[in-house]
Amino acid sequence: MVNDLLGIESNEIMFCICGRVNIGKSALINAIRGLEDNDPKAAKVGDGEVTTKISKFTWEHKNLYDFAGYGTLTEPDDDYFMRKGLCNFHGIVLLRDSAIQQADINFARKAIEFNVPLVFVQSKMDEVMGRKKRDREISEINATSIKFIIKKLKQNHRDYMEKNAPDLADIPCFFISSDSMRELMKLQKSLGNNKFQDSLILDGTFLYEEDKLINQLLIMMYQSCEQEEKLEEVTKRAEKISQAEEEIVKMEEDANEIVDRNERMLIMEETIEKLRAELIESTTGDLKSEDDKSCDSNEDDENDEFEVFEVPEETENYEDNIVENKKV
Ligand SMILES: Nc1nc2c(ncn2[C@@H]2O[C@H](COP(=O)(O)OP(=O)(O)OP(=O)(O)O)[C@@H](O)[C@H]2O)c(=O)[nH]1
Ligand SMILES: [Mg+2]
Repeated sequence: MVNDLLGIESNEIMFCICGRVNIGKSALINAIRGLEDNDPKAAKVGDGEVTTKISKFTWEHKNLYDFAGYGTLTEPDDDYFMRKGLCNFHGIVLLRDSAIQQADINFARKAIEFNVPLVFVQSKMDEVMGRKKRDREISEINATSIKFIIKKLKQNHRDYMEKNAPDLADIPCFFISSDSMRELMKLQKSLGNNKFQDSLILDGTFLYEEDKLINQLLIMMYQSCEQEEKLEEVTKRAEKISQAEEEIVKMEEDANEIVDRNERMLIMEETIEKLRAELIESTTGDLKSEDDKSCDSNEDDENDEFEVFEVPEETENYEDNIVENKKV
């Protein structure tokens, strides 16, 4: 009956992006389709309750649905899953732009109850990274700091779920930004479907986990329509992505070690330089004090003065002569 309401054909493969209001659901659909938000074919994006009706878009020959966000007076979150007929879907992206909330947990539990595959996604990573830089948690936004923050967020997510919703702890969670997704998809379109970008930087836009999310979506899609060959292909691609990531991490560790070694060398050189300077300083000080001592030691030498220097007979003040001779 819900299918009739949505205008869904019974054999249709349906995916959707759900979540609270204003978190970037429509923007993500546009990005996945490689469209700018102002493209005539794009979903409407903006602030406030923007999407009010269900819209259907096509991606990879499958249907991608955009829904109104839940948790508002017009779209209360209790009963949302059933109200929207989501139990008929083949996969759901549960998006959020901040900490996971009770409404998200309830939604995810419904999906599990009805065996609908689901992934958690956190959007607006560009804003997260900007905030982390402002708070001085990272000194700059680059491939290394992105990896560091994503690793931390993933661990936080996992710890939180294990503590508060252990039944949902194994559901994967990806961290993305819409702009990065759009850049990736545009590139993918121009290169052909199977080419994914390993690099973390794309024309000045940072990539987060967009490639991984796309791969996961494809896996869910091919699983739902039992396209074994395609499924094998994307599963292999997922393995390649994680292998490439491991290699990058290893390369970074090696590079860091070299940097560490160079830094240690520099510190050692600086220390040696400092010690040398101190040594010179102290030696000069010693020499000076020896000089000073010899200069100051006139009194002690007074007894020897006649033995060392011959005083000209005509000199009246022989003591002055002695000092002068000594200086020479
Ligand atoms: N910085 C940043 N802003 C984003 C991102 N994705 C979406 N936005 C902005 O978030 C706001 C909401 O985006 P929408 O896509 O309309 O959000 P929605 O979840 O579809 O909202 P409703 O349809 O009202 O439920 C817009 O101002 C977008 O430009 C992102 O990755 N980064
Ligand atoms: Mg919307």
